[in-house]
Amino acid sequence: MSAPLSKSVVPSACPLDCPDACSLDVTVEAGRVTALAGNDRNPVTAGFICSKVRHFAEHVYHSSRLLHPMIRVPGSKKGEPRFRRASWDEALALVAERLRSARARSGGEAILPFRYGGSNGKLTDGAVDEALFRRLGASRLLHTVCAAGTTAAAQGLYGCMCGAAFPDYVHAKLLVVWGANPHASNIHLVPFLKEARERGAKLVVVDPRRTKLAKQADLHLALQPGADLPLALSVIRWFFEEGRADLAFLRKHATGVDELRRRAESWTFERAARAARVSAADIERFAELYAAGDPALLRCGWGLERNRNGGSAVAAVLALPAVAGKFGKRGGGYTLSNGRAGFAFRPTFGDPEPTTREISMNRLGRALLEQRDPAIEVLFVYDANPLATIPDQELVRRGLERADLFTVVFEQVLTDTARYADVCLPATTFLEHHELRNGYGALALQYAEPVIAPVGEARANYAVFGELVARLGLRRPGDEDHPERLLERALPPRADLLATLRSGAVAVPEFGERPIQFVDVFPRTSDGKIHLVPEELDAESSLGLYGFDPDPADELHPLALVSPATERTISSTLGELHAERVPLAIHPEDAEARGIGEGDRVRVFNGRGEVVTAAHLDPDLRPGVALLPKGLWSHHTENGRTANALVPDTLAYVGGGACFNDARVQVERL
Ligand SMILES: Nc1nc2c(c(=O)[nH]1)N[C@H]1C(S)=C(S)[C@@H](COP(=O)(O)OP(=O)(O)OC[C@H]3O[C@@H](n4cnc5c(=O)[nH]c(N)nc54)[C@H](O)[C@@H]3O)O[C@H]1N2
Ligand SMILES: Nc1nc2c(c(=O)[nH]1)N[C@H]1C(S)=C(S)[C@@H](COP(=O)(O)OP(=O)(O)OC[C@H]3O[C@@H](n4cnc5c(=O)[nH]c(N)nc54)[C@H](O)[C@@H]3O)O[C@H]1N2
Ligand SMILES: [Mo]
Repeated sequence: MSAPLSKSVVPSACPLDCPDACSLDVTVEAGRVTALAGNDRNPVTAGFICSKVRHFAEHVYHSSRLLHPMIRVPGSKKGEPRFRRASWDEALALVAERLRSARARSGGEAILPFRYGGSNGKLTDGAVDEALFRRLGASRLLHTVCAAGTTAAAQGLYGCMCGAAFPDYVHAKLLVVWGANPHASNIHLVPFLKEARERGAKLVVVDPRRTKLAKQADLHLALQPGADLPLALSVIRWFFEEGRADLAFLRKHATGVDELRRRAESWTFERAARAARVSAADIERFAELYAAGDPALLRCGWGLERNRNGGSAVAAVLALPAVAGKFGKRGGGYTLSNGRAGFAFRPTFGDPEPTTREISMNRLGRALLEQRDPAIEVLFVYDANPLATIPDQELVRRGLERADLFTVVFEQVLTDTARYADVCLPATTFLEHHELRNGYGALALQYAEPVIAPVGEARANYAVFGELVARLGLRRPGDEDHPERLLERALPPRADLLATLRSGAVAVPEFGERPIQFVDVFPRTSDGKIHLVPEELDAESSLGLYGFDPDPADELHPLALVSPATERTISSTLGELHAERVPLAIHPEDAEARGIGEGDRVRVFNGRGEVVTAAHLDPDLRPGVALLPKGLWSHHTENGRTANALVPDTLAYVGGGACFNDARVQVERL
């Protein structure tokens, strides 16, 4: 830790939910963070960082920061932030008592821990907290709000084989960016894409919007959201039919080849074009470009998973490099998430695998309102902001309003969710606690110590959960909540790792920082092969893997509402920094048909809810698609509702992911 009253530059690592895992230099003056900058210890960072994290100190010292524990004022309505200050001792005693009594009365399953932890590393999420909730016998949350379909597909087909490293994108001659928006969500990929283009690579973008990258593309397939599956299957069909499939590679490295071929057979370019609302000629052009690209590298994002067909769509997209024979070369293959490929471990405490009931986080509202035997009596929210980020916002809100629900929100700032808490506990940011961060794009593992003392009375997750374990009498021999010991416990048995991380350097996986698929890394399935039609995924879907469910629009709700990431926030994090209202983006043709002009007040609605805000005419959307960004807070719209008020809590057929982009809506001028 830095000495107070001096100025120093201290190393850190960004744990926020982004593939890049930047290495940071943090300037601390008189005990306060005054600047954050990029460092190149992680080579992918290349010394520059996003503007969000450059301004992260505003989050650390914001007026909405929770500075001490708080307990709801008796009789106040949930949703109103009416709290009184409490000591940690009083707040934790109350929380422990409510956990204990719910468990004694109704069993541990009456307790629901709710977290996602996308912006947390391995010391603050799924560590000591996991030990606490396992020992309480709490209900288990399925962490499926993000990456459910992508992980199911990547695991099923390839056992989460490591993907191509970002620096290797410069070697590709054909780049395919599918359902990803690197200018917002993965900015360190952008310079590599640019360099590849300068070296002559062609670029194909598959996205319903004309993103910054799509504007530079040689081919932009502006498809209807949720229609990636037919598009990919029609290209797979073409490779087989035209004799362009790499049968020698498939024979050696894949199973399910004939079955995949059979399932793709009926998807002609014309049929796929009708489903995806693009031209058949453009799909054929994509197939030709992909066949010719040597090497060809595919960046698969998360945009295509967020609908009913998501898991199958990702599987079909990931099957493409196998069918087309694009592996085995630097600059070839694919990248999705490397989160499970390099360093898939966490600190554990020897607790047995729990068998308690599972609850999908995507259906939180329903769980709070409808779950019985036992009903949920204690909700413990941390590392997440569900009222802003979970489908069917009105159900979530009604659940949080339940007078007989005891809600703990352990947070850095007073989020929309925290307003519904019975007890608020103040959490440290990554600048105030120890963290171990594994990039899910960049192959970089980094350890960082606090650069400042906790702000106010904030405490780290490991400390608070450790204290609750103790207060509930659940401590066991060998337990540990000191961050240094947690670090040691987390690491796999590799001699060099601890020393590397302690020295502040970036650790890379054993196969190196730029593995070539099918040279340095291989599928991690049971038999080491690619499973093109894995049984477990096939059995999961009532349509079977690669079965397509058509667009859910109806006459009353003809527009598809998408809610992708923005450049200004990370999920809902930093939402408190932006006070201004956020408009609904709508295509000029759709606006004109409804008599809507730029800046008009509009109502976006369906049977689930409505959002009132201004309209912004955006010609970069495809007609029929409207957009409200993800992660908005209630203060960003006029009626305090955001995209999730319009999102159904249905689950994708494969992987059980959230169907954010299945929201179908109507828009009218007010
Ligand atoms: N600045 C910033 N960075 C982030 C995040 C953030 O919120 N802000 N979030 C982080 C997180 S949690 C994640 S999961 C990643 C996500 O990273 P990305 O996958 O890049 O993020 P998204 O913006 O969700 O989606 C990417 C694109 O998919 C398009 N899209 C929407 N529906 C479809 C579809 O059906 N098919 C296809 N092909 N495209 C579609 C959207 O228009 C969008 O341009 O980014 C991480 N990085
Ligand atoms: N409509 C729509 N909604 C979406 C999406 C979409 O595409 N459309 N995308 C989804 C995606 S990709 C994701 S990943 C989810 C994310 O959903 P969430 O995980 O709910 O959202 P975050 O904004 O990441 O919330 C993290 C919260 O944890 C707090 N926090 C951070 N670090 C700590 C810590 O160490 N301790 C404690 N106690 N708290 C901490 C932060 O202050 C922040 O409020 O949102 C999903 N929501
Ligand atoms: Mo995410």
